[in-house]
Amino acid sequence: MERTLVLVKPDGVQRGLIGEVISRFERRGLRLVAGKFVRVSQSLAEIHYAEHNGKPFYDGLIAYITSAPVMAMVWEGPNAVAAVRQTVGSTKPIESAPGTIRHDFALEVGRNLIHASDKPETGEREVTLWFKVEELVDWNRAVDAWVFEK
Ligand code: D4T
Repeated sequence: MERTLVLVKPDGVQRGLIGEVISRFERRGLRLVAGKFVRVSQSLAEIHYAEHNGKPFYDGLIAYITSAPVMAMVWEGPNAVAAVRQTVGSTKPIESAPGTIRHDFALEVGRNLIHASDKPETGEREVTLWFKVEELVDWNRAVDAWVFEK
């Protein structure tokens, strides 16, 4: 089953949107695998956003993600990465489709509420970066057969 990392970023936590975000993924049918409430260290932020090092928005991005606690989660399901990105909406909230989280709750790219892995390979790498193996919970829901075809 495909897995993806989701972070409710500091603005989402401060604005009381953790429950809203979890609720949307639950209703979508995705299955929660892990979750923890953490203050992001400078070193974790730098590894997580390494691909953006050198870009004009990099320093602001690191300052933003380390500014206050985040809610880190792993969700799984068929095509979990694409499903979560779709529910989250485009990076720039102003370009996000109505009904997506970023459309419904955000206005600016530097306050876009959520991080979600962008590809299945990224999902695997980010889950490993943020969570220890023993923090990932393998479980089945009674409703799984009504959500997952196989
Ligand atoms: P994250 O990684 O936070 O889920 O965002 P996305 O996957 O949707 O978008 P991204 O990797 O392209 O950008 C990472 C992060 O940088 C911020 N950002 C991005 C910014 O502040 N200004 C910009 O111009 C861009 C492109 C927002 C998300």
